[in-house]
Amino acid sequence: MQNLGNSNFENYIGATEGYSEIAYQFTSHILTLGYAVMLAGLLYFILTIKNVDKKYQMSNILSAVVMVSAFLLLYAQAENWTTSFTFDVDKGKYFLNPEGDLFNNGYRYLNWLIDVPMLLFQILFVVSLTTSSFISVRNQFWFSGALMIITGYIGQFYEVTNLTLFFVWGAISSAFFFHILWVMKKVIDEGKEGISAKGQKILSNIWILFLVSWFLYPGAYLMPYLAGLEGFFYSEDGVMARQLTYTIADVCSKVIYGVLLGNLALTLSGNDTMVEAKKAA
Ligand code: RET
Repeated sequence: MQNLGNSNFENYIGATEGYSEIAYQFTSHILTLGYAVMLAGLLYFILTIKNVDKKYQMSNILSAVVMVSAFLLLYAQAENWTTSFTFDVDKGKYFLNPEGDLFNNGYRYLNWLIDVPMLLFQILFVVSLTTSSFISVRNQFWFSGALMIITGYIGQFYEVTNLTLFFVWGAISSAFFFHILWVMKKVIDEGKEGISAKGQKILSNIWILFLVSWFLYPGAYLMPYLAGLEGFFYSEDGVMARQLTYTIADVCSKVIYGVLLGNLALTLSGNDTMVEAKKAA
């Protein structure tokens, strides 16, 4: 048995069963789609910045910052996949490349370290808090956001070699995650006070999108074990499912979230009354 150290399970699959053409290509394509969407999103957030009142433009700027960081790190993640595995003509499958790096999902975690605080901060530029203090909420978001990612980053190194550490670090990370959810719910509830029904509806949608998309990340962390310790997902299917889950989560939590916040800003700016008037005419 080769010694793959504390590497991710993707390497263990690549060293033993190997990857079929479909599993290898699908993973490669989904990783590529991930960074392509971020570049498209960047263009969208730049082009729509003038639509909203000046005081909401910071939301577009933060979305653009998130897009640049995600584009670069997801590009590195996709390159990491293609250099880690190589095709074996005799066996007709892809195996760990002896000359390449091992594959590690860590690029994503470093991307989140930048993007999670930005995404949490971003909503504070669009909604108005009624009872909570801006500085206190911002600090809680940054503190718990960074610690959630750092503890999860440590945990993911143990996903094959030490499951106790993997689950303990995952549980510590989850405590920070629940704190974030609690603060975010408060921000959204306060934000709904005194705004139009349309604005309230967008905020309700943002909360649902937030909840669903942010829960996908711990799901992808646990992916190899979702069907039991030696279950169905400890296989190339789990590798595909993990990258697919991360990509869907990234598109929802960064791009669609930014678009919804932009729509909310537009509603609050009153610019869309012009659109409404046109529709009525
Ligand atoms: C980890 C470790 C296992 C436990 C939990 C996690 C949560 C991760 C989350 C990440 C969100 C990332 C976002 C990125 C956008 O750019 C770290 C996987 C709870 C919620 C929104």
